[in-house]
Amino acid sequence: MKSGIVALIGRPNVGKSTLLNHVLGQKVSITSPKPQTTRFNIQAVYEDDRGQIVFVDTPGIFAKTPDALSRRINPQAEHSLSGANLVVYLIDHTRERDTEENKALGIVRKTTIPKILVINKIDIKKPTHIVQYKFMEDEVDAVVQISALAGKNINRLMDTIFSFLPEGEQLVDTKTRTQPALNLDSKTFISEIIREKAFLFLRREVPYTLTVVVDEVTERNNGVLYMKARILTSADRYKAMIVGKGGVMIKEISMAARKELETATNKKVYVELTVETDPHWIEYA
Ligand SMILES: Nc1nc2c(ncn2[C@@H]2O[C@H](COP(=O)(O)OP(=O)(O)OP(=O)(O)O)[C@@H](O)[C@H]2O)c(=O)[nH]1
Ligand SMILES: [Mg+2]
Repeated sequence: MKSGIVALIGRPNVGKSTLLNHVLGQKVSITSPKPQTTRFNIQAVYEDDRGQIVFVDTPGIFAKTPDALSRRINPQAEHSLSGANLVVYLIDHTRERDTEENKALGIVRKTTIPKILVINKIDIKKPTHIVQYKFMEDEVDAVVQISALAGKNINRLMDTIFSFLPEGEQLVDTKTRTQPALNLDSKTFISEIIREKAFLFLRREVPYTLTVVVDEVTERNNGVLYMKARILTSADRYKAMIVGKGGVMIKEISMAARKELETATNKKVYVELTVETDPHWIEYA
C-alpha cells in the first residue's frame, strides 16, 4: 500500500478546507468566504484500497501579521511541511497574484518534497488571472485543475497524489479511532462549527475578534445532546454586534450551529450560547 502525509497549502480563501471536506465526503474543517477561517492545522485520514493519506489542512498564508492572532497562526502552514511527504499547493485563479501569493510560493519553494499545483475554482470562468500563475507550472511536479466546491477533477487529483506517495505502512490505525480519524476532540469540533456560523453571519472584522469555548456536552435522559458554549470577544462593542438587536444575531448563529450539529451527530441538539467580553482570549485560545 501507499501512505503519506499531504499538506494543503495556499493563501487564505483558496479552498483548502473545502477540498479536504470534499475528499473525505464529510465536513471536517470549517469553511467560509472570509479569509483566515482555519486557525490551526487539522489532520484527517483518508483511506481506500490504494492506501492511506493523512491530510493536513492549514491556515491560509497571509502577507501581513498585524495582530497577535495572525502572528500566531501564520507559522502553522510552514510547520506542516516539516513532516510531510507531499505538498498540494492551491491557487485561486479568480484572484490576482499578490504579495500574499508570493509569500505562499516562497514557503512552497523552500521544501524539497514533491509538489502538486492545484488550480482551484475552475467552475468560475470569469474573472480569471490564470496567466499570472502559468510560470508556477515549471516549478512543480504536476498540475491539476479542480473545483473543490463542485467536486470536479477530484479523482484525477487523488490519482496524482497517490502516484507521488511512497510505499509504506498505515500511519494511523483507523480501527481504534472514530471516523473520519481526526485530530480534534468533540468539544473542539463543536466550537469550530459554532465559529464557522459566526464567520458566516458577522460582518467585517468581527469574526477575527472572537473565539468559541465549549464548556459542556451532555446527553440528557430524553436523548437530547445539550451543549453549553461561550463566544469570547475582545471588546464590548463587538459583544453588542454578536448578540445583535434583541439577541437576533446570537440566535441565528446558535440555530445554524444546532442544525449542523444535529446532522453531524444524528441526535437532537440544544445549544446554549452566550457572549462574553474577554480582551485576553488570544493569549490562552
Ligand atoms: N466557486 C467556488 N468556490 C469555492 C471553491 N472552493 C472553495 N470555494 C469557496 O471559497 C471560500 C473559501 O473556502 P475555504 O475552503 O474556507 O478556503 P481556505 O483556503 O480553507 O481558507 P482559510 O481557512 O481562510 O485559509 C468558501 O466560500 C468556499 O465555498 C470552488 O472550487 N469553486
Ligand atoms: Mg481553511
